[in-house]
Amino acid sequence: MNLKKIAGFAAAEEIQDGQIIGLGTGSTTHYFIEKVGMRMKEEEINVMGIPTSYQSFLLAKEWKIPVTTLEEHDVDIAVDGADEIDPNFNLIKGGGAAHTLEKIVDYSAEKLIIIADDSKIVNKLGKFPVPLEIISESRKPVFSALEDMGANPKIRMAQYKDGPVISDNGNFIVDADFREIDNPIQLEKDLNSIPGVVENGIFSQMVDQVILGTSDGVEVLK
Ligand code: ABF
Repeated sequence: MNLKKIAGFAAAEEIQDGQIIGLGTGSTTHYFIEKVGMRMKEEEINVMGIPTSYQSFLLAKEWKIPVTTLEEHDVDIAVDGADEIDPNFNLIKGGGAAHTLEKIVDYSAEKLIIIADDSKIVNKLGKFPVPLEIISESRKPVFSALEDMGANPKIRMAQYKDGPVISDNGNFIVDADFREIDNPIQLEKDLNSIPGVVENGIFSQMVDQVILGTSDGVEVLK
């Protein structure tokens, strides 16, 4: 059973005719975008998407979902994935290196739905390192600041270790291992106050609903 597909398809059923949708990034939102595209074709609903990455832009194009921008439209609903989800719906995101635009689009949405397989639920955030998008020149001082905060930071390397991962915005991605995060709301603010950090992957107090794919089917958490 594909739990990501279960969650993605269920979220696509929430979409209503005429809505402007924030299109998240990742393998779970892949299914969401696919199903929205199918519904447009089969049920003749009309929606527009605001992609959170080049990846989701290309997928929207493939499924003939018209795309727009935050300049042109307000976001009615955003549907996005996550790497960790805590009991208060605080998240770690950014495993796909797209968290900066994800946060901008998700934050501006009237309603934010997070979709995931149930393995993403944790009691406490932090096992998954917190991704940070940083200006490349700031690497050394950013690492010092992160180490002072108790983290073990690493520059994310490309799959074949032939260079750093470069974000859609042309920046480096740092993965900062905090092991356990006691106060994600405060940490989100503290990380963004380090000069050189463009955005960090903690998304606190933003989520309206979580749709999980489980081996028993769809589970909706509000
Ligand atoms: C994006 O994709 C990221 O913010 C998150 O890191 C990832 C979710 O992973 P998955 O591919 O499992 O959906 O939403």
